[in-house]
Amino acid sequence: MENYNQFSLPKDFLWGGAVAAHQLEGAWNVGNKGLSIADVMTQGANGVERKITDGIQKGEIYPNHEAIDFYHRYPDDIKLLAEMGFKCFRTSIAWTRIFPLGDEDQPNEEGLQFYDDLFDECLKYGIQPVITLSHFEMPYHLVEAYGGWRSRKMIGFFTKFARVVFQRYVDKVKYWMTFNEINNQANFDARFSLFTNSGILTRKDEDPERLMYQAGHYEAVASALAVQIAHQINSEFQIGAMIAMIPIYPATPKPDDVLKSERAMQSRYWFADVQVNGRYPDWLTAYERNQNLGLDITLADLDVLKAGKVDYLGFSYYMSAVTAAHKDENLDYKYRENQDLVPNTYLESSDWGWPIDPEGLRYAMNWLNDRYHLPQFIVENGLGAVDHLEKDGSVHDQYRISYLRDHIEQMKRAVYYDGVDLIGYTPWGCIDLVSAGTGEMDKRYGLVYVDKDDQGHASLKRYKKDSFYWYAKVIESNGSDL
Ligand code: BGP
Repeated sequence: MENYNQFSLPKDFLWGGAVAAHQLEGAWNVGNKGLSIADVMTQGANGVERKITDGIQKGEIYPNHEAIDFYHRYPDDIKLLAEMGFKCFRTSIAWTRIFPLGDEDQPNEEGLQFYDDLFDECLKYGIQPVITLSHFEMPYHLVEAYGGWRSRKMIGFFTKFARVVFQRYVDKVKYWMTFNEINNQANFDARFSLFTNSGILTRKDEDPERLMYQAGHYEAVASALAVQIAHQINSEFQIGAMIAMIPIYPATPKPDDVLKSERAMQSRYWFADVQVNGRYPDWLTAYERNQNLGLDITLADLDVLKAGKVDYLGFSYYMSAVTAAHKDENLDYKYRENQDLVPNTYLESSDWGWPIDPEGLRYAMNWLNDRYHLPQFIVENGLGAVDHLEKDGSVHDQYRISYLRDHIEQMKRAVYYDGVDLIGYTPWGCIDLVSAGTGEMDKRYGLVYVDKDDQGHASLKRYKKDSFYWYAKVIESNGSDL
């Protein structure tokens, strides 16, 4: 106990930051890039959801088209990350730079070259790229021509893409993840989740729940095949699952609330069960049978799942949630059909209403460790907030420092006291970028401020926030100096 203050994380701990191609690169139609599902979404705000269009409607703002222009500015941006001492940089490879339509035979050399250059730039500073293959940015053509992941054909398109990039970057990347937050679509009644994860727009006569299970199955098979392909190409590759980890607590100790929270957790995390254990959990096999969902799951698929278990578990952690078996009319906040979330009156929330729960991270790490017994990688964590750029170019974001400090503190406790094997920590949006949920720029996570707002002002200049200097110190001390 006494040693805890002296405690720092393992010597080779991967401190860094995380982003996704579509949220920062911009250059949406440069270098033969194809249209992705992120490129067809408009800017939302003030509780209004982003619209899904064809990507070129007059009068609409498409925030991902330019984003923060990282595509052209990455040498300067990587230099800033290096200044903070980053050991790794999590980003994604935009599928549409490599296969602009998704179903062509040959990859696009210009896209491949871009990531060669980007990874070389990182490696120059000793920063290792950590790569997500599919981060809410699949080719839009695959949505139009095949209906996205409702189609089994997607497995072939995805694994071809995976094979090409595994081969190309065989010496530059070690840590990979297959699908970002694959389990977000457990919230299938929000049309947005099924679209961003799987490129599925449901028709009125379709059951979104069935589509979610079908898409999730095809993705699990594609992920397992990708694991096998990766290990054939380089046995040193580490391929991870990536889930959005939101512990869902029971509202009370009433047994039906407890059972409800257990089922909510099972429904959110079956994706990881399949990717880690290589088999479906029993409750889900029974559920699919009882609901008569009639899914396309073959015996050959089940063998693939068994043979393609992931090497580690990547996850995002922003918040916890609470569920109740029965609706309380006084607590109607976010009460949704398939999750039944109610507020946690013990927690403060962010400007965007996300409950802040650092201890929930320690709880989550323990829960995942007991369930999966795999190395963990916290690949997203952070606070979306409104920042103010002062006249002298400073940004005083003490609230972000507090959020990150409190979470790192709990993360260290999970490692030190609870024995969790943790590979690294990459706070989300280490440089300000476009929000995935709302399309806003003003919802900022960065340690680096980017001068661009939602009203059309954009010098795109970069500024170091107070959190930049603080995080540099954290990395320098390997987590001792918080
Ligand atoms: C996760 C996504 C990221 C990121 C983050 C913050 O769900 O993996 O892409 O955007 O959440 O969410 P938002 O941008 O909606 O604030």
